[in-house]
Amino acid sequence: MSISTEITPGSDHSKRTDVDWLIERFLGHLKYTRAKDWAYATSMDQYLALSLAVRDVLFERKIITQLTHTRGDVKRVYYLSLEYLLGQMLRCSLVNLGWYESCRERLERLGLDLDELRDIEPDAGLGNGGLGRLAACYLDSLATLDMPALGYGIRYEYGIFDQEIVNGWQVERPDYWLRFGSPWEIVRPEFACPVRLFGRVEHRTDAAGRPRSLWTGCRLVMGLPYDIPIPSCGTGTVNLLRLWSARASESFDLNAFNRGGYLEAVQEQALTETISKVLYPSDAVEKNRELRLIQQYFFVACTLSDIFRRYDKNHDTVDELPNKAAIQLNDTHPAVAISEMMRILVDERALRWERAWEITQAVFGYTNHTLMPEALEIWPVSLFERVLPRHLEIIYDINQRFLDDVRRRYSGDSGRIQRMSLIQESPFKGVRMAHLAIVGSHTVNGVAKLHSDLIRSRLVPDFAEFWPERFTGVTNGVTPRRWLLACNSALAGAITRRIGDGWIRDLDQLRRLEPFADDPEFQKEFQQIKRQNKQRLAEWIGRKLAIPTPIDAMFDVQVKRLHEYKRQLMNILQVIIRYHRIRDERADLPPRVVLFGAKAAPSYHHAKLIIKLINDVGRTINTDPRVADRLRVAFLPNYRVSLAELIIPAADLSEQISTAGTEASGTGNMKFALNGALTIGTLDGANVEIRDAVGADNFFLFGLTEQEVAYYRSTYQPWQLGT
Ligand code: 26V
Repeated sequence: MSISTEITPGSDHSKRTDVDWLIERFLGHLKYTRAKDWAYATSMDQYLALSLAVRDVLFERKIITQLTHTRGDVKRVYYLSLEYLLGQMLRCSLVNLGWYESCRERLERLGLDLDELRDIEPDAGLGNGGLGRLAACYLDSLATLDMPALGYGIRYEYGIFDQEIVNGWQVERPDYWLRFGSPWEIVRPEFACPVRLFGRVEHRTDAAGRPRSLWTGCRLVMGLPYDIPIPSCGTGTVNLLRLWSARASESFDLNAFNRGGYLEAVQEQALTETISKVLYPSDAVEKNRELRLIQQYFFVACTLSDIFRRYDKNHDTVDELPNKAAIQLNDTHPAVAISEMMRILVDERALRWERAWEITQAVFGYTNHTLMPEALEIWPVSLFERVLPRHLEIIYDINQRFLDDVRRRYSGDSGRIQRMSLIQESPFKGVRMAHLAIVGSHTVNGVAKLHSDLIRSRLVPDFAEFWPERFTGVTNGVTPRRWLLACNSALAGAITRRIGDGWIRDLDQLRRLEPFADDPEFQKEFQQIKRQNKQRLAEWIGRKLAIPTPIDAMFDVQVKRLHEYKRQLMNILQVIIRYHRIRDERADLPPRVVLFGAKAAPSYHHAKLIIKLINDVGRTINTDPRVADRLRVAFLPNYRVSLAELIIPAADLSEQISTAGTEASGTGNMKFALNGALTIGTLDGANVEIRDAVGADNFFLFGLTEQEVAYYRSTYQPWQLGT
């Protein structure tokens, strides 16, 4: 195939647009980066070349953004998260630039289908679920608000596992998302960071006679940063996500060489590099905990060293740090940063303890994401001592001073001291990371109103009494760019035609749609769009699962991680009841397609059994002709961000049915509501705020309240309620 001169980009210089320029770069990358002639280029080549062209635009803007921020010596937000569930990046980048449609048209003239090309991109699944997706949404919103913000994380080679369903069971397969390389990242060897691990602490006095601690005899690992651009929507800002990859250090290689032979050295090197190899699936039981703690510290050490490197460019003392850096901890996973900050300030920069502590508290904020006791991180002291001996000392020092303060307020209340201590004594001696995060931060926030209240009343009441002003709430959100504008462009268009496009950057403006709720024309258009979205999903289900899905049936959807507290089991039991009622009682129920999507943690046996049950129930129902026009059930395998973008716009009913007081917020609930699905839900997490926003009449409420659950929990014995 040859490209005719009329459509060769740049042929008409008087009318060149941004998209002309983009297409020119695309063709350039195809030729010079992929080394492909047009005729031989595969779809993968085309996807990569187009993404590289978009990346060129983004990095050009990133250079200007960073220069502006550095010259202005602005205060930056640093978002520290072990997880980022970014999903695909090509479509949203083009949508944020405002170029998707024009790019699609230009590519069509070249015989290419952008909607197909963009789907070649593997999801960057560097997270488990809500917490990781929230981090990705925050990055988009921070950029769109023109906030000088950097995300920091780990460049896992393997993200969240791919899920296959074999004979109804979940089977995990490794997700090697970097197989073809990622066109979105740029490696920055010039900013590589050395990280120390293990070793011992020596106590000395310096020339001025002051006690100094020396962390020595360590193993060295290098952190190599990869930058991913984070585009804003509708402004020129492009922020950065910096992800660390572990590499063996050269001196470490040398030691290994001296100890053993060549092969041993290479083997040890490979072992070091396992630090950033794989994302930990949030498991019921965490095994191989040492590697997880090393991962957390590796990430934190690289990140803080990078933050100081940037700060030191403009400052001679650390006094200004709280005015230049706000470090937000996404859960306790990066909480070891508090002790690392103290180590840097006290050991390396020779600050007095009190001054170092003032700065640390002024810099850190901590977001709590769960009330589930089994999900709270507690590291065995013995493990901490081996991997991070100096940090354990620092944590003990922090604890001593903190408990002295508590004692001053509540002398003699030893129960309170034990409850508040950073160290638990039983069932094993461990470091309570949530306590460290609370003590070392100026602010602690929950992620929905109910959850923030429960942090104070149920999770850490002693801390809330001690520092009432420290505890706040910031209800989660989702980016309307990905979760409406990009994934449901038809509905976005219908909205924009009525209220303008201000809602894209200021979601409160959606209120202006209210007068159209009773407008028959808008209602009709909404129904048509929903139907098209259902058709698109039905085709996918037909292709992947060979299950026919009647699109005039109600699409009833529950997609989220599989966990008992989220009650997918209750949902499938309800489906069984419905099946029996239609089959045996000929009940005249409206047609329904019940859809599930969920990954279970690999070692979470019960969750995997529920997946098996859903699949088996689905097989029974879907092969029974007696209910064919009334009920269908499908388990959609490998639920992930890109699949959510297909499913959510097609939903009629959003299932948000966790036991009240267990789901911290939920964010899927918001994505469904944004796409015009009605919610059936409990008064849990952010469902409460969604119900307030849409009105009780537009929300199917059921279940116990959090207080009722708490009341019944002590006496409820389901086996005594049988028959
Ligand atoms: C993890 C685990 C792992 C071990 C088994 C029990 C268990 C229970 C909960 C968790 C969740 C850990 C933190 C987390 O991902 N929280 C989620 O954060 C979202 C963003 O704030 C929020 O919307 C979800 O409600 C919350 O579960």
